[in-house]
Amino acid sequence: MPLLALTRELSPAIARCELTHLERSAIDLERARSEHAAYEATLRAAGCRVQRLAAGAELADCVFIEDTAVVLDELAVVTRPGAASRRAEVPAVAAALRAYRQVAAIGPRGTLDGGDVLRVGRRLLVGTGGRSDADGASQLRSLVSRHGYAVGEVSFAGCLHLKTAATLVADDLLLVNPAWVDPAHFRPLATLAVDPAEPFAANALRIGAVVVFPEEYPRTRARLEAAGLPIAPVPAGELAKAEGGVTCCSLVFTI
Ligand code: CIR
Repeated sequence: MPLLALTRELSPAIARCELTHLERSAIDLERARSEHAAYEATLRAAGCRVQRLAAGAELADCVFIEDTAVVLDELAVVTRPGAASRRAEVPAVAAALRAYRQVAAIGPRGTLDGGDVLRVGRRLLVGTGGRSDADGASQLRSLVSRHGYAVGEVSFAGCLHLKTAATLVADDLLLVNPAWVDPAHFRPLATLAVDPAEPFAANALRIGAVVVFPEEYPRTRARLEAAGLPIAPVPAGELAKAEGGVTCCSLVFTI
């Protein structure tokens, strides 16, 4: 089945992005754009067709398109991001998704960020307590349970999203930062810990057999390679200053 990666152009307003756990530091727009282009090229090399949506000039965080939707085979759910400044990102993503899926929406007063939704087979684990809340998780459950998905809540602390702390890197293996999320939540799946010197390294993007992974984390990369996983390295340091990782910049789904 062909894969589509929906991405979104970087906004020139990224300097005003939301920040929760990091101090603001200057983002080099040209460097960020070139990292983003390299990321899209890596997605193409991994087998995706890339469709890039235009940025809204005022939508500082719109490059982080993952947070605006959860796309499943059966439907897409557009979110109500926990940061009010990000809610205006959603309509353009919903319009693009309508070409591929029926689109349902999370409504007030619940909040849900796609970065908090970790899919493991037919289980959707929602990290609550940060941008996403119990109401958002419960609305998601109502929308997807008829399609055979179970939705559970997972607590985490110390980082922005659940997928900052844990991502799936193989059918049965999660890469985690145990300082931010308790690996016991993911039983019976096996977990591989990031190198403690690289706390942000748990955010990896699996496309087929390949793991798209930031160049900035060589120690954790060595752990992934030792586990037999093929790595597609991407430069991701500039958008990391905006608290973004490699999952955040795309919505990947079959078409
Ligand atoms: C924000 O705080 O919303 C953005 N500056 C970063 C969003 C990163 N998204 C993600 O981890 N899924």
